[in-house]
Amino acid sequence: MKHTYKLIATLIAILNYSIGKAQNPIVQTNYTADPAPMVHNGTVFLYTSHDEDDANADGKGFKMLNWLLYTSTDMVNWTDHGIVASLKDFSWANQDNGAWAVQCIERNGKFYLYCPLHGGGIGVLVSDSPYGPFKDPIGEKLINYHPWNDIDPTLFIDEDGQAYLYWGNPGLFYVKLNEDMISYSGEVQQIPNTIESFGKREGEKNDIRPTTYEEGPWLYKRNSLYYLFFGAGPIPEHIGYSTSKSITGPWKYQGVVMPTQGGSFTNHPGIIDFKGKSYFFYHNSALPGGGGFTRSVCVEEAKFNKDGSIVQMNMTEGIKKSLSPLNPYVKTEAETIAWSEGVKSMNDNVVGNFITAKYNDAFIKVKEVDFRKKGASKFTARIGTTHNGNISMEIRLDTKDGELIGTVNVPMTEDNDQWALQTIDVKKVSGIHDLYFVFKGEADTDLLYFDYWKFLK
Ligand code: FUB
Repeated sequence: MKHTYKLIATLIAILNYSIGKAQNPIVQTNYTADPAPMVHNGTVFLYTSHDEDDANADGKGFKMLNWLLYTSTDMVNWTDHGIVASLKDFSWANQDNGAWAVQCIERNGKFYLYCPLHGGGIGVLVSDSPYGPFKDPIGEKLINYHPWNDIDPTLFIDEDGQAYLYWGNPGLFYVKLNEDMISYSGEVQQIPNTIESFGKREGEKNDIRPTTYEEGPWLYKRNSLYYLFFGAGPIPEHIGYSTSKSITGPWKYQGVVMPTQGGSFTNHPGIIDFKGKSYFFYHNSALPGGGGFTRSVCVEEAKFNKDGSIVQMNMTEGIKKSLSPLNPYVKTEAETIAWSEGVKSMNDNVVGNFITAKYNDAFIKVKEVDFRKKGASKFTARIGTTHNGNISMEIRLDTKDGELIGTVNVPMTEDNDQWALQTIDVKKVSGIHDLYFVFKGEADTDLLYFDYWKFLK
């Protein structure tokens, strides 16, 4: 069965690649899972788990060492901020794997990142910025109820200011967090795992999994109705939801949000309202090499019926229209990407995050770049290569083979922490275009390194 899912997912990925329209999965430079979106100051901050490229190579399943951050203001171009926190941030963590589903929430100008260390409880990190750096303010586990099952923390601050932390697989628990967000009052409460609350489980069930509730809770409120989305069983998971008039229940099962699709045996919901629309995040295994331990985060626009029920969704090729076109006359990080192939993200102490091209014809696409106000005639990039000669970056419009408006000959800069600013003339551009940076050359290691770009009048 697993093989059939993998085959279908691979075929879908190939189809999407060949028609060049896919926006899902929204990150192609890493395997990502367990999306935890947060809206702050007109930007979507998307925290994710990170499936290592060589996960399950030893047959041991998940290999998850840190958490990643991506941001977007337009829902189609996503900027990679790299590792935002890792197991190493917890001095008490006695493990080198298990960085599972994380969530971040803001309170009084501070950002709290709740991190499950699978098998080791749930910790909390705090920062003055959503980008980090995050530090452990308590130096111990925040939740240590049943460490193996203390996973998938989700947060909600109700209108009266009371914060709640829900979590758990196969049980669903919650505590009331204190105002400091790093401690809690009262006993751990368990949500009754009834069929009325979470629906009848089909197929295999047992005493501890009598309903569809499996894991990955996500709390959300809309028009005074509370929603609890969750990864639902049996495996392979689908996503289900329940609603309540109170954040603590009783919860009433409402059905399937997203059926089992996409080739991963897990799924994990995350939902936000952003710029007048609602967006539903999840994961599947659609990237090449994808599977249950090498997953990829995706997003769909979510719609609700008048009675508050959510319109069931399928996994699709994603959001096709940008919320606001991108300004090419300000510095844009090379790791701001709508779609890429053959590209990885990296980090150094000189420029922070940047990208590297892995092979000839690797490319990145930036969607809906707005040249309407003033036509561009020059282009600048911070770039470099360790190879001598014949490495270039083509700038093309609208498709990977579209109109060539300029070619940057990439200077040899010795190492990936040495950079050059290259400025070239480009053919005059006007209107709104998807921009393609296509990397050219033959080399047995990374072709080039690319940090940022900008057009000039
Ligand atoms: O990513 C590891 C685990 O798989 C998560 O904690 C679950 O929600 C499932 O997605």
